Amino acid sequence: MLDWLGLPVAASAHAADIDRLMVLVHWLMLVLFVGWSVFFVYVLVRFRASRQPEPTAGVRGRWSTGVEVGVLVAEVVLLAFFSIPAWSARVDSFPAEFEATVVRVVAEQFNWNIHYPGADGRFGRTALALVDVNNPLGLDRADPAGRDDVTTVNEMHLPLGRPVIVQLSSKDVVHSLALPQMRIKQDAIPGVVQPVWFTPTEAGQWEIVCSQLCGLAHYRMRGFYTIQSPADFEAWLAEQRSTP
Ligand SMILES: [Cu+2]
Repeated sequence: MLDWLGLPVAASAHAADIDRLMVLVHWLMLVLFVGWSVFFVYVLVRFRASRQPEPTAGVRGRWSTGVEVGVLVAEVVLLAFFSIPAWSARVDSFPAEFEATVVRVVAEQFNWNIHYPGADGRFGRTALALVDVNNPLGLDRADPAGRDDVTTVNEMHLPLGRPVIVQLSSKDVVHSLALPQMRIKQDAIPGVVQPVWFTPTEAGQWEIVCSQLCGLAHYRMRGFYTIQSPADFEAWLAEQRSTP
């Protein structure tokens, strides 16, 4: 329906809500743009120097107040009935962890480190002292909870049709996890673990984009994410586990 906008494919459950909101905001912007442009041209002609050498006392009449109130009402409606409900669904209605796929994403200059808890559903301990080139997350493999964990770099797989909770953080500077097809964008802030959730509704492979200018090689900070059937996802996870 919204193909004419040229947006990325809408592949998550809440994507249509976000798109609808974007369309409404753009309609309001279009009305304001056309309205102000017409008014601007009218003022240029009506108050040109040859016709109006002396300035007048200003606006008379009530129609400008009416227009301003109309714009205000439209903006309040957008905010109260579309924007705030969509936002509160994102931040308030988190699915329970047992019914979701939980994955940690740790951004760093200039990679996405992905961490799955493995079959036991528990993330292994991580420690700063263990961080090195081969272990960018500092995962402690000696920890029983960490033995079956799966870590990847710039490659995230997620199952179709189940809620996903991403626990997002950063090792160095502010990055931003953008999954355009999921209509997800969230800053990754050092020292903060920020959860984000969504439910993929379409299979495919797309790019993970960093949406904050995070340093010299920001442009090549990209990964890929694959949405696949739960069975394919489990198979992929098992394969990763066997080839650490
Ligand atoms: Cu970045």
